[in-house]
Amino acid sequence: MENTLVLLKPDAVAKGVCGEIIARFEKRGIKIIGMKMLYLSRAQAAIHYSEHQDKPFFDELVNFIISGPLVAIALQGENVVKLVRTMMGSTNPLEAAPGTIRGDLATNIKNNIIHGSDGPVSAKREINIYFNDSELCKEVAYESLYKDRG
Ligand code: IDP
Ligand code: MG
Repeated sequence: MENTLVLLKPDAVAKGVCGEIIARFEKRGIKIIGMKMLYLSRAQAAIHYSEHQDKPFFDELVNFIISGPLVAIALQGENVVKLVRTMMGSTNPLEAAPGTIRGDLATNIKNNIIHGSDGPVSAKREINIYFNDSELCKEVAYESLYKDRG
């Protein structure tokens, strides 16, 4: 079982498409184990995107991700990292296939609606930026709700 971290970026909140994106995960049978709306601090944003700190678009990326509230979601499922990346579509919405989240909801690489962890190691690191262990739902009763969903 894997976990992954999704951010519905400030443009998703501004456009009012958070519900649609969350519904796609739910309908796919992916389990939500944590969710919150928050403003990211500049320091948190720099930590989140530290792998990109030397890229020319880093400042623009940080300014965008702190420009408004976002929704952080921890998801759990088998191969959920890859599954969510596939559902997201390519980083550049111009190359994202129709039917993917970016292919349907975004047009611009700078405002591409959603972040998803790119591997299990970054997922663990990123989930820790947004959630304490006690904020992640792992109750047995909650598990049983998902048992029969196939
Ligand atoms: P990902 O979000 O698909 O994993 P990354 O390469 O990790 O893509 O880049 C992180 C974010 O940085 C992208 O989602 C996008 O918002 C932004 N970004 C990536 N490349 C560019 C670029 O060339 N110009 C502006 N922003 C970019
Ligand atoms: Mg990435």
